[in-house]
Amino acid sequence: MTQDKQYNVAVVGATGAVGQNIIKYLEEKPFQVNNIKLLSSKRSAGTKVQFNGEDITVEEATSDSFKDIDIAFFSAGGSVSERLAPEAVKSGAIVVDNTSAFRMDKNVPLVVPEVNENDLKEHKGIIANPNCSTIQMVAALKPLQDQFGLKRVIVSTYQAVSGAGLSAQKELTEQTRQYLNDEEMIANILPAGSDKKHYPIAFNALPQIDVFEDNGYTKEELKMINETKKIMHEPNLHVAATCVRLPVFTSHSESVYIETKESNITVEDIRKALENGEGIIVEDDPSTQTYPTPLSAEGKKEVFVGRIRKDLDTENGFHLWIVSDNLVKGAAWNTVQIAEALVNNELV
Ligand code: NAP
Ligand code: 3JN
Repeated sequence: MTQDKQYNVAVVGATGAVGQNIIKYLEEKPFQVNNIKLLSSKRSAGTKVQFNGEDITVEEATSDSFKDIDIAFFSAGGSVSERLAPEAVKSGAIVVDNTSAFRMDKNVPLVVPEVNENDLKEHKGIIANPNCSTIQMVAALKPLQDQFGLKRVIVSTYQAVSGAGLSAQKELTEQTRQYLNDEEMIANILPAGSDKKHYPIAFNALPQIDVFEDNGYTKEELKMINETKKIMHEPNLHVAATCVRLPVFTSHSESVYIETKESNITVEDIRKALENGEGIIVEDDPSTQTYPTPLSAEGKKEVFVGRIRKDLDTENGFHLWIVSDNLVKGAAWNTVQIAEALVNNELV
């Protein structure tokens, strides 16, 4: 352990929904921060953001921003990471990147510490944080994979608007007001990633997150499929995903169907494995209507699992309801956990 060592950190995207949460979790001192540099686009340069009660002036992120930085957190979109993460590495920093820019690069570990912390040892300067929907699912699947083996995973998501940034949260608020006042709802933001057509999200459900690929899947769905196989080291696992945006501000929910490799598994076996899983809280009791919801998970670091059931027709099939705060475990907290693991394992 190098707990006495102090680290200089940079947060790129410090004024955004994810960046703000990264700053909040760094204030909890997962490791000692000596100096913090807060970076954004030109638009927010000059504004002040607090760190540990002190006003820090936000600066524009450029290739010169990373001198003397030990750890650089990136959450300013893929193109910013593609342009500046290699510059940060050249300056001697280790990058923990929240975007999809490098996730499927074979030289870049894609890490959820509870699942594949050991992959950090292979890093070459950049570590990728997975997509929020992937993170909460693989965290819950890990103990089941370890104990029973997994053959198949089918997931449908119910995703909060905060996954599409601060502007999407404002859009849901404004459309809700418009709808309740009998005004026309103005839609500019969602589905995120689409530059063609926008639907209102208030009082709606959109079966599109990010753009469509030629095979009819959206990019978000393909991220879940490909990232899950990489993180779990299971290239042959069968994974299918349908990703849906809901008018919920915070926390993604997922209905997940799994088939185990091992037979004769009971619901009690699945529940026990989940209860012993790292970072997982089981909230599951139909007799008291106990199950996790987006509101109950808000602001929490854990992944919550409920509605554990055996499939009625398939011998090795089970259903789960998985909920977690997409900006916390799904983004900022997982990113800070990666940095903490790098520090604790003397990999930085
Ligand atoms: P957001 O609320 O819109 O914030 C975007 C941030 O990026 C702001 O700080 C913005 O600064 C900054 N930025 C934009 N363009 C920039 C540029 N050219 N140079 C430097 N900084 C720039 O978005 P968010 O929800 O925080 O998400 C940010 C990114 O994080 C996403 O694009 C995505 O790649 C990633 N993300 C990952 C997950 C995940 O699943 N792990 C979840 C959500 C987001 P200004 O204030 O100057 O505009
Ligand atoms: O929409 C969500 O709920 C999650 C969105 C994540 C996201 C948004 C914009 C760009 C990502 C991501 O992390 O996969 C990206 C991206 O970097 O591709």
